[in-house]
Amino acid sequence: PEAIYLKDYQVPAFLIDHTELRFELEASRTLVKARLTMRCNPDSHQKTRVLELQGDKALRLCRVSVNDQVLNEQDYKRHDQGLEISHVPDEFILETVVEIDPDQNTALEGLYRSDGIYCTQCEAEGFRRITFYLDRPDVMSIFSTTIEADKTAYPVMLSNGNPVAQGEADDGRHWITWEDPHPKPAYLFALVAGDLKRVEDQYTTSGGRDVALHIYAANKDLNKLDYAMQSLKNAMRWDEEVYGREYDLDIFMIVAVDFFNMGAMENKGLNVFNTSCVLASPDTTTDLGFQRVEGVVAHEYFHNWSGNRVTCRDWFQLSLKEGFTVFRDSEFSADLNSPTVKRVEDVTVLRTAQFAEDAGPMAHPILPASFIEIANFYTMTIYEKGAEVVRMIHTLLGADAFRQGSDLYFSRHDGQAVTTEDFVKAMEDASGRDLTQFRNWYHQAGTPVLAVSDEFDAASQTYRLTVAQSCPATPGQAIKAAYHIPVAIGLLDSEGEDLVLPNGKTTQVLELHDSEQTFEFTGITEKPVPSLLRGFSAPVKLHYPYTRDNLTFLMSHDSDGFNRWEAAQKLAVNILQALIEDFQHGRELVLDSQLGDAFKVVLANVDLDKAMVAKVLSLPSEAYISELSDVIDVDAIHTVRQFVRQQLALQLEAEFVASYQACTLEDIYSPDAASIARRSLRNVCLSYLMETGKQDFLELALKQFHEANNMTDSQAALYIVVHSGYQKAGEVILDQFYQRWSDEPLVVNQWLSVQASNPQAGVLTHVEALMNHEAFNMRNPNKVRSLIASFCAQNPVNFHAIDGSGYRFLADQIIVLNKLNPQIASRLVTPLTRWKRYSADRQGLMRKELQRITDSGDLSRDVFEVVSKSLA
Ligand code: BAL
Ligand code: ZN
Repeated sequence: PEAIYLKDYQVPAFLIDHTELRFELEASRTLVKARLTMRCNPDSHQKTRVLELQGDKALRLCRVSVNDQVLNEQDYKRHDQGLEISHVPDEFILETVVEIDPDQNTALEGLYRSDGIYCTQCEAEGFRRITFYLDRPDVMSIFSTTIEADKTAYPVMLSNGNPVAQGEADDGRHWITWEDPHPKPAYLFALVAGDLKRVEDQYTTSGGRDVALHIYAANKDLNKLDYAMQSLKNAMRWDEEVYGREYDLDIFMIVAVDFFNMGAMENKGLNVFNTSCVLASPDTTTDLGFQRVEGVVAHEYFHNWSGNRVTCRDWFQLSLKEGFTVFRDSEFSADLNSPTVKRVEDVTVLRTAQFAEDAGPMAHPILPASFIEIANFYTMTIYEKGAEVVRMIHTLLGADAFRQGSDLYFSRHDGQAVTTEDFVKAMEDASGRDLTQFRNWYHQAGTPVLAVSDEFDAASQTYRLTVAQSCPATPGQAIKAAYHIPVAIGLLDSEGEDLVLPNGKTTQVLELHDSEQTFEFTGITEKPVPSLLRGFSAPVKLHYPYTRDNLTFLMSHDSDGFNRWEAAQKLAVNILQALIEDFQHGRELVLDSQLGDAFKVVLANVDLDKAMVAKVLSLPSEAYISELSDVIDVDAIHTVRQFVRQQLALQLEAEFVASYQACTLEDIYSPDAASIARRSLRNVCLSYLMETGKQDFLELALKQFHEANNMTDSQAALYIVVHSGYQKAGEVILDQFYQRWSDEPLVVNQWLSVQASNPQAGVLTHVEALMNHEAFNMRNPNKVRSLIASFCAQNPVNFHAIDGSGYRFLADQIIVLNKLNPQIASRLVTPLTRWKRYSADRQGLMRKELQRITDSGDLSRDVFEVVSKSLA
């Protein structure tokens, strides 16, 4: 497979003004009739008469005509990737009829049928699996879609826009026509047909438009849609208030499906959702699940402007819509809940998963220069780092100028397919700021590193902060230019009070441009403790020689909530890293009381947000410590982290018991921030108490498991008991849990995941047995993620077993999935691609499995790209 390059972009040679589609849905033989009103693009320099359409090799071409003239085989060329018509006039009607087989479509791209429901996924390049088309985001067309199917099996038939006509057909079939008045690229096309039920609501926009809101799901899930509906209405209001964006159709639909590669998809007026991102009920959904539903519903809704009304010119620009929309949904969740908690959660994900990606073989800028398979670029970098880059623009411009910039961007480019450059330009034009150097964030991969040092000159009452920046080499980019980095800081006096900074405030954004820059503060009477990178104002790694005393001081006094948590993380990392070294040198492990003492202060402070207390008490994850390691020593990291947890449990047993009891259970579950906070602190305390090994606490966990009135507490108890190595008790409650929830696929997914991520020895054999369990299905991405991905990505000690069994297991699954579902296969392979981070023995074993995948032959573009780049 060949790479394609951003530099080769050309405007399309042809345009499609109207797209009329007719689907005749039949199990293994669906007919797709397309009537495209086309013309030469006046803006194109390629004065060609040859029309090249994309079309997957599985399309069976039945008929093709131009202006009613049926073409015969010498007029066109059918090849593996499409159709080439040798001569077309300036303006013409192209009609095609193709036959496809949605039942055989296990890749879940294009049109597929699963669980008796027809559904589409067209982003990025799925439309070419439905019909021959100019399948690129800069070709925008008005769509009219007629669907015909059996009336009993498919009473509901949906597409984008508004229904304009419907009727009965022969043989118990019926039909419906949908028209979408907004021109759109093919990737936003959607079709759904099935025996679905819906809940309805209504929303009136600030401009007075009445919008019908319909959420569709299987009948048994209708009682799990209220939270998504409420989240949708909240998102619609928020986008009006914060961005001045109103909805633009009379109907907005969401459909829940169980087989879906992504979390959800923002098709115009018809969002398709993975059930895991839309269904929510207290009995079956954890707090995390509720938060995911709120965030993803908002994310997809926000795409209506950032993605649909203004879309991407080409797929290199993916972060234009994804980075901006993640930023928008993250601010939405922050506004509705706790901003500090949300920031901590986002940064945690960024620093483990995105930083690792930036340090691996697939590292790429948020505006990549090339790719082999675009599906491989729906990454943490495009999404999460992309959002951080937008956040930095927000920080540099301030909220008001940023809003003016976004208003200008939307008005200037409404109805267009544009680039990240257009976005940055609108921000510059609206604010008058120069973002020339800032653009390096779009073109360079890798995580910048800031080394900060300081000096205090008492005589001149001057404090100087010197910040040096660097960025490690990444594939294809050895040398990096300096970034423009906003570094938000505060300075604390010895009482823990913020000093007033030159901007008259207690937090100031320093703008770093040079590879090394010194910032001077005068009128300072004692050496302050700096609070650096407040709110994590840039996606960088920052080093400053904090002492452990500095960190406990900041934990108590920093006025920036994020940095209080960050100080606790840094303190814990510092202690864990020292102990890891002791472990590696065979020295006895001893935990001094400093961390426990600091935790004790936090636990005793009743004024703190309980969610933040829970976050502070949670030690950095094994994944984060791994990311910080030069050579990842899986066993040392796991053993030391467990040792520290156990020591903390023994030191603070009484405090954990008191906090557990103080976080009382409500009679009625509510997913509001305060209740979520209480549950999270309770469960963190319980997990520590189990580390003491005392029978009383096992009983407490079992009591919680049996008496919980919500999934968060019951699943937390299950996880804690199973992962603490109480094998017998664990088996009993796993069995009870499955018996109780076997009819709820999303709960069963959690059940699979708890077992697959269990760090106890011998879990691989158990995972292999679960692959044959009735609850598992290799064709369902949610099952694959719950079992295989949980084992490979969330169970480091077992996955990295030194006999290579974990690696072999993953390679076996990739080889199977490569044929069934290349997108899922390619995502799953990630842990193997990070082989360079491990010791030589593990490196060899991992490379061997990557090689075995390569040698298995007939690799999809998806898997080929990831595996070949990681072996390069
Ligand atoms: N556009 C793909 C799914 C999402 O990011 O919303
Ligand atoms: Zn998105």
